[in-house]
Amino acid sequence: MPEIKIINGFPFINYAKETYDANEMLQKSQSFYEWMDTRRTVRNFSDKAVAKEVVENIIMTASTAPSGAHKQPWTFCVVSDPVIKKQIREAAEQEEYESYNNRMSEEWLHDLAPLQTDWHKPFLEIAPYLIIVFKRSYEFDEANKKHQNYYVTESCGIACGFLLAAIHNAGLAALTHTPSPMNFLTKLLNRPENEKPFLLIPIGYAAEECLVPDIQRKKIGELIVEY
Ligand code: IYR
Repeated sequence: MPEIKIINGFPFINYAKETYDANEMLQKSQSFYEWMDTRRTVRNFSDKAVAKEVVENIIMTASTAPSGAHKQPWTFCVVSDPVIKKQIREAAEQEEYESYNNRMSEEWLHDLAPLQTDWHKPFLEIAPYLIIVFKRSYEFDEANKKHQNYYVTESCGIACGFLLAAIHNAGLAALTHTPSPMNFLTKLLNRPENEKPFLLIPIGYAAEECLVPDIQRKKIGELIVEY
């Protein structure tokens, strides 16, 4: 058990840690980058089952993300029930049909052309799990009094980043999906009023034939501005 020091009445523990020598640090940073660079967003999933414990570990990893005032303003809904997946697919496709046909600008459709996406979302039924991240803008205490959370969007964005890295680490594939608008998820999953859908992430094995666009990532010179 770590030693606890009390500062102004609040408990602290010492986080001083052994780190790597310069060479090891360079190696580790390089290999982590190279490995993260192999992650791709996937839209073709296999229906092969994934152990529930794996999904739990992935979500526990996401929940290690920093958050405003450590409020952890997120809930992860995990859907594997085929009936609910079908309902989500149907509702999402309805919104997406409307978006692709009437809501998205010509420029937006043009920008999406290299991805070859459309309103059909079969992966919402095929992937073994759908993780729906809800952001919690506030909390209710036992007396039903409202309490604010802070930097909720930033916190959930970071948690989703951790989630995607954990999925990649497990050898699984994911899609950051944002059917728009997403409020049908609040209804379908019967979420409370302090939660709003943030991101829908199908997760599973990539399909045996899984074509992804041949994209390039920004080079270091386009990324970093030094002062
Ligand atoms: N939500 C739609 C459209 C879409 C929008 C962006 I920005 C993308 O990067 C990809 C898709 C869809 O999921 O098809």
